Amino acid sequence: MKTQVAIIGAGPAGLLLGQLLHHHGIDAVIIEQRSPDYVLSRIRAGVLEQGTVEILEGLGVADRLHAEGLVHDGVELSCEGERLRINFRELIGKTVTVYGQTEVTRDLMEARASKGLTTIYEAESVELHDVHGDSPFVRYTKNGQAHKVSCSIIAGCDGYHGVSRKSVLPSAITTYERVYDFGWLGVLADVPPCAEELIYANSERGFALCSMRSLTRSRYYVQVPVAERVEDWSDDRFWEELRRRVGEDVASRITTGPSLEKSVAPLRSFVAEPMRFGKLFLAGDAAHIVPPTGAKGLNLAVSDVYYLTQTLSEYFRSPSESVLDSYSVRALKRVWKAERFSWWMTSQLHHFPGSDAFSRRMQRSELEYLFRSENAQKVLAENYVGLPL
Ligand code: FAS
Ligand code: PHB
Repeated sequence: MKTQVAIIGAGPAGLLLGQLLHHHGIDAVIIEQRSPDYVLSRIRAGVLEQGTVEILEGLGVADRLHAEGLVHDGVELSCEGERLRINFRELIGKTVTVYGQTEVTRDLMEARASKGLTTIYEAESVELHDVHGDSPFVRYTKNGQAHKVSCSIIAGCDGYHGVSRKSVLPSAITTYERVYDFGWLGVLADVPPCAEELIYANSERGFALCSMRSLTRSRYYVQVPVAERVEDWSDDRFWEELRRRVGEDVASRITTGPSLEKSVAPLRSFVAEPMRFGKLFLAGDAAHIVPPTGAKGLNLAVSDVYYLTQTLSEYFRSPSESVLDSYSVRALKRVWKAERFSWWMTSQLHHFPGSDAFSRRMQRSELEYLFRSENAQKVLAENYVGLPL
């Protein structure tokens, strides 16, 4: 098989890149190790930046998003009983849309299939070859048959545990990492949300987040030790702990119900530099990870592939190395700003086991300043809704 761009991974980064490249007349094949149902079964992000919505609109894949997504003008922060609403629309003139990553992925899968574009699911033993040469190609096996995809460019959209970044010589890549010694225990339940907007709570028992997927389906998280086993958390234990962290008023409005999904996600900040290696380009979680506190992970994958599409469009019109180099420089500028914001939100809202008294006072002072300064609230709003592309 021959194509212009071989995309590894059919998560949001790979699927959106495929759609954007098609929109620019560039042929691409997506090679994914899992089945479509498995990809859709992963419960991930829930908040879309305004820029992400606009990119999906531009591709004509935002009809269901507009029909079912919830436009939010702000979020609420709760800290030891004190509450603050950050009004995005008033402070920044922008909004965010609550629409699950699963639904974005489903919309992109359907759009790709409707155009008859090639996606190879359940590909095994995916290997990248001749990445630094003039004839890169990808090998994989499926149903015991070996296959080869010859291409001009390989896009590594295969997430943190994917093969693409691991195909790069260790001497050619620099990584930066902060692993947090806590995780998020998340529950999805078909119960109405406890509030109209998201609530981020910092309590002495730890962080909690009240989110949603629709007016009948809620998504909640509580901070847990990183080694926590989800089997140790019954639904009742989860609901009781959540209520203890969000304050009486919010707790009184929480509707409980059986969990549809329950899992523990580890938190880490991670960046691999650069994001280009010869004809291999990394995008999304393959290149960087943010703690979900800032709701940036999915949105960063979107901005990566938006920039990569612009780079490849120019390259296929007039091939030049300098054009290819521009992607990594441009994408990393936005990646690091999102890493900073996600690290800052995580630092302010979580209970850090073993932190010293000074660190705890710094956290309290930061929050007291935020709760009283409209300028500080404007900074949070500007980053949460998404910096300009
Ligand atoms: P993805 O990991 O989504 O997709 C990569 C794809 O590549 C997968 O389908 C995988 O099967 C495939 N793949 C992997 N190895 C392969 C190989 N060798 N060959 C072929 N295919 C391969 N972000 C938020 O903004 N908010 C959140 O609340 C949030 N919660 C999260 C919870 C969890 C448990 C995780 C892991 C992430 C969460 N994220 C969240 C971040 C998440 O949404 C990512 O940012 C987003 O999925 C990034 O999309 P991709 O880069 O496409 O990576
Ligand atoms: C979610 O709804 O899953 C969600 C929302 C906001 C976050 C993280 C997760 O910051």
